[in-house]
Amino acid sequence: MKLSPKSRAAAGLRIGIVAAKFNQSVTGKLLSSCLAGLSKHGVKDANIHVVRVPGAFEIPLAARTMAMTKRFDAVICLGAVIRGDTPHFDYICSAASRGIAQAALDAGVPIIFGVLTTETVAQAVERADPEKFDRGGDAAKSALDMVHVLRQIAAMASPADESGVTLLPKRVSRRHGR
Ligand code: INI
Repeated sequence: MKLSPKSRAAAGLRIGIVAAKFNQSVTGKLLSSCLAGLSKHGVKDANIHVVRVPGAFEIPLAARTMAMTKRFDAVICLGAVIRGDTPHFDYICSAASRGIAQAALDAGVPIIFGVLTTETVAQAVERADPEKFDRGGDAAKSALDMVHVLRQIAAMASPADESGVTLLPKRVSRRHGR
């Protein structure tokens, strides 16, 4: 099979996944479609490392620890928080979303928020379904997009990006003496 340049680039990427066990019928689907998405885009199975945590509340620490190793180009977080009759939902959503955002900023590594926060089980099920919303596949794609964005930004600091194309217009480069 002939690979596109993007797939060739993705083949060398190392991706960490943190998936919550809570609401396993949903998070299992998110995980399998995320893995399928990474594979479709050319990421090798051997370069994908999955850890399972009890629930969404535990995702930030595991994601931050993974990202801080600098052994991963991106970390994907997968979970499903479904509203019940108590404010528990709000505390877990808030801790997971803030914690994941903070972990990405601390590590300087893309950490993707693939955590569903829904009112009902049915909403979560259709968001995890690869034939419907396919949020697991979306998370895979967002991770690869963000790796590409960070590489583009890093290349802006040097005269040429990986493909040899200058990112800054020549006029701007000259003005800055590059
Ligand atoms: N964890 C989830 O991932 N989703 C939920 O819907 C959920 N609810 O509803 O309680 C949930 N709770 C567990 C929580 O994430 C922690 O694992 C637990 O509190 C231990 O710290």
